[in-house]
Amino acid sequence: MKRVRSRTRIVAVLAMVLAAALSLRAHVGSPDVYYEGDAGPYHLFVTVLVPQVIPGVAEIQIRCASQDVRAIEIVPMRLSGAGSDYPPTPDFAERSKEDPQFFTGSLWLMESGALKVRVSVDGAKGKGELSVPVPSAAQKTLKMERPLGGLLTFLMVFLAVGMVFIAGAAVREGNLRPGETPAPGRARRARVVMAITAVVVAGILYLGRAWWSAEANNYQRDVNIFKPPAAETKLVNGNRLEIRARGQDAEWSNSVKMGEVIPDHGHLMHLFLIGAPGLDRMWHLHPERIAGGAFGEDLPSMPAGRYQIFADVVDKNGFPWTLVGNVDLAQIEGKALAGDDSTWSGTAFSAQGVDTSAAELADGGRMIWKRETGPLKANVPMDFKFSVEDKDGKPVTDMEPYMGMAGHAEFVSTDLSVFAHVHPAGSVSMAALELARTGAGASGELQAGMPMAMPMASAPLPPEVSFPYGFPHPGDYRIFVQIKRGGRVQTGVFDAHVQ
Ligand SMILES: [Cu+2]
Repeated sequence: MKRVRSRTRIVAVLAMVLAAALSLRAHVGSPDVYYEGDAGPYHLFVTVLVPQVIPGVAEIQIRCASQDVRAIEIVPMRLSGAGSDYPPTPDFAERSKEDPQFFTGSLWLMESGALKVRVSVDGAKGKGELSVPVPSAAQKTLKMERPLGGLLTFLMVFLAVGMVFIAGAAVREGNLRPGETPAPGRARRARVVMAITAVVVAGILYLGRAWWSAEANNYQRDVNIFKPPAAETKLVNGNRLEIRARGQDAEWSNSVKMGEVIPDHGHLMHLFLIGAPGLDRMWHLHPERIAGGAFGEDLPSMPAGRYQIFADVVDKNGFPWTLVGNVDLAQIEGKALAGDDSTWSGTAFSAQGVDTSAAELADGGRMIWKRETGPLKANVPMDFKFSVEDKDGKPVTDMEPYMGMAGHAEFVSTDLSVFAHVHPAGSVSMAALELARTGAGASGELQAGMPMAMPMASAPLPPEVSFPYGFPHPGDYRIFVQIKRGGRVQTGVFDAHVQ
């Protein structure tokens, strides 16, 4: 905060709030939160539309799977640590008149960082509760609305002119007794004082404007400076990729500490390397932490080319970060894939062929996107359902958890401005979900990140997986859906045009 230290306290505080807010980004270009889960006996689909600026108002939409819900209370809290146990007074979500299973509400998010919205349900089956992690972060500066601007301009002119006349009247009539008329000399002096006052007021306005513009420019520059943390890469020994987070401002370095990230579904980092620009190859890898908060991965064999990097980490407060970058690689002769690492390659995205609903899998089977009819729309919460068939077209019976869950889906816009790593529980980070559930403090020992409803290893999963999510804006997207069957990770790829 060096830049603002010398200025007045109010501006410093305001700038601090705004700057801190701007430095925080979750996912990439996909700020809203989609979550599906159980509040006790009630199954809910919760959407949190986060405000563009913080403090700001978040819109909460809750769809109940059953009809026996009587009332829903919502309240924002810190995800973990100090303050996570002391919620303010909750608000009631309002039941829709047209649809009794749909509730909406709005909540003020007063601070940036890892928050959660606690949802408390009361109904025929008793009470239930769940918490949805919400990464709170400003996305842009807001323009002043015209009516407010007009009102403020009017008040400014009124006050400025009023000041001049008050000064004049004070000189002309300030010493008069009742009934007395001012002497001609006084009227002349009043005019002089009014002229001087006008100059002084104009000067104050001019300086005020200059000060305001300087602040606005500073702020605007900060907006441009604060980008998602950049992934800085270095290739060592021909096939080892090292990744560091590069903050572009001292501010940012205080926000995320790569040395203190916590595991998210079993790994400290989920690294996605996507062939650019066609999105025709994808690797999902799990680098190890090395000294100094950097991460390193021995790359598998890869063809030469440019690769987009999205690297997901979760900080110890439960705030999810995605490092963004790209790297040009020569052909890599590397190790075979092992463990949870996976890959896919196929045809490049082409805008002509958008909207696929069936994908070939590596083992000869198919994955089917059970799309609802009609065009896909941006900002509409949806359940993305996929079913898996074997090579004879029969539903598979050997689905198993992949990193603890039925599936992992990556939604990537073809211009690479959107990246969202989504699970059957939604777009929330699994580590944050665990923190929200336990309400645990930010202790480093916490083994967060494993899903709460871990399926038994022996019981096969159903041949279907679904992901609650909504596209953040219109455009072309590629969806990578990753499942595991018969000990092998497979990726179904779907293209979507969103209106
Ligand atoms: Cu995942």
